[in-house]
Amino acid sequence: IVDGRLNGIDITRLKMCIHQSLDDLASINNATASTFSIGTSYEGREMKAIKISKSGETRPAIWIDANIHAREWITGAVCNYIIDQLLNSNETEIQSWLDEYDFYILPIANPDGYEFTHTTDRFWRKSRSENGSPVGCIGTDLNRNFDFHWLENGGASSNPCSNTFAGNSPFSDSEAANMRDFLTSISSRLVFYLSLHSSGQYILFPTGFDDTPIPQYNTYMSIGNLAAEAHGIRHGTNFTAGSVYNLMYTATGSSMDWTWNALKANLTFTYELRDKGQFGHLLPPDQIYPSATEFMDGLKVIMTELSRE
Ligand code: ING
Ligand code: ZN
Repeated sequence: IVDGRLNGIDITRLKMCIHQSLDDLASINNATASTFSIGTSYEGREMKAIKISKSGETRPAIWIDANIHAREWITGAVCNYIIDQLLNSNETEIQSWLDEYDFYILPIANPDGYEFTHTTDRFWRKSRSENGSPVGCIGTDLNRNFDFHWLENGGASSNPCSNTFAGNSPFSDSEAANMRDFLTSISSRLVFYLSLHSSGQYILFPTGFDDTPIPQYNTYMSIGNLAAEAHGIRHGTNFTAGSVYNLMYTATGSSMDWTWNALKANLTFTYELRDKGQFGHLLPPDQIYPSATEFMDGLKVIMTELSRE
């Protein structure tokens, strides 16, 4: 970055690209799609989402979010590809989803952090809220700020300097509270909650709290395994399915666990997209398209299973 320009491009324009593309996709497809805001971030940015509905919002609802964590750039890109496919694919299978479901998609759930990764620190994860003392430690881990076993079991930190700081209270951060409020407003129709993270190539389901299998464990495991198989067909990419606690670490207060517990969505998954550590958050641009297309392959399997539920 030189003089506020990245490779000669004005960053103040760059940061708007993903929101601009949402508006463009919606206006080209204005019979079925429109953008809306679920509220504002700590620094006042819109949390811009797109709704895709042919029903006047009466059908079972599917929610997709990405970039709860700022540095996980591949997730917003894959999210935009999903939106593009929902609106523009000529595959009848994908088109048929719009005859059955309403989609609500938020590609940048943490706009302040996302902006910060473009201007200042490429590896920023959290929100950008002030947390009191010690002064200088900024940001809450939004995926620890939801009200499910909040700050319990060592699945998050009470230290504002930590990268997994749970916040000062459940939903202390407006980004998490806005997600809660919107998800609650569609909860009677919500059948599938999907959250995109990176990296590690995992298909995760609840919980991150402890190793007690959830009642739906076998269903999740078999859908996850079927999806993993499909994700691998195109490029041989290896995805593994399991609970957050079993495959990763103890993590409490996540958006997925809260949605699963409080809203009882039929299916809740969190993905860790590419890769398995070689590039991590600096996934090269030439992996964006393969990540997106292989993701759609597995999503088809999940959608098929969802309609069977
Ligand atoms: N991983 C997730 C994290 O928030 C996760 C793992 C998923 C935790 C779902 C809880 C629930 O730590 C990354 N890479 O952020
Ligand atoms: Zn993440």
